[in-house]
Amino acid sequence: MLTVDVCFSPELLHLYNLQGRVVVVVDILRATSSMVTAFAHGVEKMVPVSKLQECMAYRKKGFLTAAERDGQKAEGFDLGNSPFSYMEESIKGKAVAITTTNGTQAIRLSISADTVVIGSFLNIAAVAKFVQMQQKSVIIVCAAWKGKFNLEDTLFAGALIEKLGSEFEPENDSTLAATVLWDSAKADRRTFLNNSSHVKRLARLDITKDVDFCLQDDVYDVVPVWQGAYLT
Ligand code: 3SL
Repeated sequence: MLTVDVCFSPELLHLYNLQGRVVVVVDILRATSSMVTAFAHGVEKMVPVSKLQECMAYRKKGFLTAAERDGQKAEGFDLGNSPFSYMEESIKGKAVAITTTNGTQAIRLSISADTVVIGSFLNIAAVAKFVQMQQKSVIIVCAAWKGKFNLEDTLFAGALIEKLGSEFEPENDSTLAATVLWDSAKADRRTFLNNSSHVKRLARLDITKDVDFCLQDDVYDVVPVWQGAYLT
């Protein structure tokens, strides 16, 4: 039997057995949406790291460096965490080291899974197809915000569960909760998220353009996958 489970925060990951599973890591706003955009625009590989210093060290190895903390680009790095910064022609063929407040930590904490893939609304149909082809149980890991539940990653989990269909049995109540929330939000996800903390945080930073972009379905069909040392 194939199952689907949702981990609402990386802080809860110790409760999950990742072995033998496919993990879909999601940070809708904005890390995984930016990564999907990067690969769709020709980035060759990305290394997600936890610390700013670690990220900067990759510059010597010829990587572009991308860093975000609390929604803002960290000083001295080549890129921040906006999907729009990956739409430049100059990004093609580049290797990027990236660190973000939550998303890159969630990826690093998931790498003991059989397969780790990067999910977002921007590539949701491609991710669903990829997961269905693996024929393994799946855990959707929400990046959340500093360990606390967030709504946008949970909506993605509900939407992905819907796309995976009845072949995947819900493993516990987090799966059911994600489904209920997605059912309430799907008619107008943007309005549903208006009062969510990170949408408000990004609005205070005047980053609403990124929010609107990241909430779109199936702009890209790439599925970034963790391959030992890098996402490719
Ligand atoms: O937390 C993260 O990893 C980021 O995606 C947050 S932000 O959208 O760049 O502010």
